[in-house]
Amino acid sequence: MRGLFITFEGGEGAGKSTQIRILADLLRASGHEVVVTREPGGSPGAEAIRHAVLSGAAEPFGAEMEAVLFAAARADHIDRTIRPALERGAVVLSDRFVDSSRVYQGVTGGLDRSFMETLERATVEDMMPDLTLILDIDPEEGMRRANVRRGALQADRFEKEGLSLHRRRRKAFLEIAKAEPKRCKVIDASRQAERIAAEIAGAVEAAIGRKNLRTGEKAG
Ligand code: T5A
Repeated sequence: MRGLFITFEGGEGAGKSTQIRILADLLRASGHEVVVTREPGGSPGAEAIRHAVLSGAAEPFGAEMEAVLFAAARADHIDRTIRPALERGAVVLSDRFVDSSRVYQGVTGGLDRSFMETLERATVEDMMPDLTLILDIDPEEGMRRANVRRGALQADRFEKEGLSLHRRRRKAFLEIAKAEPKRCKVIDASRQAERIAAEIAGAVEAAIGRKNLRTGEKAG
């Protein structure tokens, strides 16, 4: 793949969307083609599944079926959006990806590790991110931010879960970072947005250098 695949992970309200917007502007200003996308979603089929999982409509079918739905959405997202963009040489910024399934369905959903690994192999194949930025924040502060942003709208299927579950997710993301230090970088997301953005810009610049990614590359 000629492009660069970057994913943003972390708990609710950690500031992923905010940082993706800042980074996308920065990269575009320096001449890169940037594709901003999200999970669940990022392609028409996956957006349809997003509604089913986040509304809670799929919850009665159990955690395994929810995991299968997230995986089906991811497969479509990869085929329709991520792979074509990377083949063109674009930088793809995805708000959540496979680590969210590992944490939300695998760890706090209590699903069997081998079931999750099989699902992951079947969907992600060679499409692991070049860089994963894990925005780490105290879940209490993250939920406070998410509540402010949501205003009068209802909390979704996962946002409305208890603080202890969000704490377990924070720990699980940090464990992934520890296990895969080459791919993952933990970012202290409790700071001001500008300071976080500066650290992210540095990490992304290094990843661009490692990949020897040039600007303005288009499919020939
Ligand atoms: N899910 C997802 C699974 O269970 N399995 C999976 O496989 C996948 C892919 C998706 C849900 O689906 C689950 C996980 C999630 O529960 P979503 O609606 O897409 O849900 O939402 P999230 O990804 O959780 O993202 P949020 O919208 O909650 O938060 P963000 O994007 O992390 O935060 P952001 O940037 O919107 O910021 C939140 C608020 O804080 C402010 C912003 O202005 C905004 O108001 N803010 C800051 N305030 C102070 N200081 C800073 N540094 C700030 N940065 C942002």
